[in-house]
Amino acid sequence: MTSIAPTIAPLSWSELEALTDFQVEPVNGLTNAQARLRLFGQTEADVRVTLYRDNHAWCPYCQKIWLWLEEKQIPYRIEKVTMFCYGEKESWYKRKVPSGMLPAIELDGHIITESDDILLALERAFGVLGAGMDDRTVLPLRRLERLLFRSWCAWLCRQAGSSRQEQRNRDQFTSVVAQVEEALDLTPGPYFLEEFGTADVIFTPYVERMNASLYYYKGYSLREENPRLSDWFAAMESRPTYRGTQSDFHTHVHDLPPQMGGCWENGEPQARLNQARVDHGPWDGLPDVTYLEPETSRAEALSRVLKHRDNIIRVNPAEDTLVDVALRCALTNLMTSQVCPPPPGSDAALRYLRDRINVPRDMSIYAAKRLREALETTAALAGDRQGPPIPVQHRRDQDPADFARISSFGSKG
Ligand SMILES: N[C@@H](CCC(=O)N[C@@H](CS)C(=O)NCC(=O)O)C(=O)O
Repeated sequence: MTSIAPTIAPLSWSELEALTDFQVEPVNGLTNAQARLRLFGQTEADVRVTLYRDNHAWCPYCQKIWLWLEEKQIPYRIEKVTMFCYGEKESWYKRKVPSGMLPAIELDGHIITESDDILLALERAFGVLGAGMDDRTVLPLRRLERLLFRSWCAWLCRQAGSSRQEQRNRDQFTSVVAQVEEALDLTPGPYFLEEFGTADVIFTPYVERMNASLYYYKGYSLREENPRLSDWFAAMESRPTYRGTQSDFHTHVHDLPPQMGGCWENGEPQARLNQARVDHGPWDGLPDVTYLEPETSRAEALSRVLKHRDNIIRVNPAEDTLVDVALRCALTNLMTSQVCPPPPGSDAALRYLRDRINVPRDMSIYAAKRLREALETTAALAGDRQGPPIPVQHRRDQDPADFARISSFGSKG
């Protein structure tokens, strides 16, 4: 005889509220994607820098500057700007930076663009982070990072005309990865140089995106197949600064196509398996994170949904009252691990949200895994209908203007 798991009715919003006391201290606490001001214990009068970065924390060059400022603990403000791929660029930003490109900083009243120029200006104002941009040990590493970037683009973002071409692109990429492994092997520690510094910051944004995109589109696990890079990732993840900026596979594989002008999958069985896993779970154990899950991940996910629940319900294509109940069912499952059957017909609505949780914009990596898992588990009780597909040409489904009425699910913090 098979036993039937006992079911539970959805908790009310106030019952759910009683289940979390998760809080971040955005201004002086650990690195987080929600802050508009970072002081590191200093005062607002000490702020000389404003960082202009994109709303969703998708822009890799912004991550580079963000991480550097966090590592150096420079007090700064954050202004969030819309990227072309998901909305209309703010006119106030175009008056400051006519190209609309990100990132930019305002340092002592002067606008600076181009991430490398920004780092050089920040170094002049505040000193270097480990070995600096122009250090003779850093320059070849900067060139290697660009070489890696170009070989990744050639493999991922251009359609190979034949399987031989696909193999050549892959070989080209892995030969540059071998050079990165050699560079990492030259130092006794896990970082590019003896001490953590600028070079590590420069490699971070794209190596994180390579890890995600190649796993999903090519069935190639950068982090698992390369021991030195694996150690480097683990060392980066030991830093709270990096954890606060770190994204996950699901976010990247769906934010990259419109930014990169397309990502080409190779159709290999491993890639197909990886795609199913990233899109539909289980998310636990994916090689996008290896540090131990914090005990607060469920409470974090719940608190973030509670904060933005009105918008989450409003932007969902399904009817508000249906989403309200279904979402409470998923959150009840998240917090109690009990089966909480959602209303009939709410499966696609729950999966719509599952597909639009963004890391680190909305919550940290483990909180997002737990929330996706609860949404999927709950949706599966109602059926197998998926939400509308995630667009690949643009991400207007994530237009911050749609979320502006009330502070959005993460995009406004
Ligand atoms: N070379 C520039 C590249 C910056 C760049 O490509 N920024 C992209 C985002 S990653 C951008 O602002 N594109 C306009 C947009 O998406 O709105 C740098 O290093 O800062």
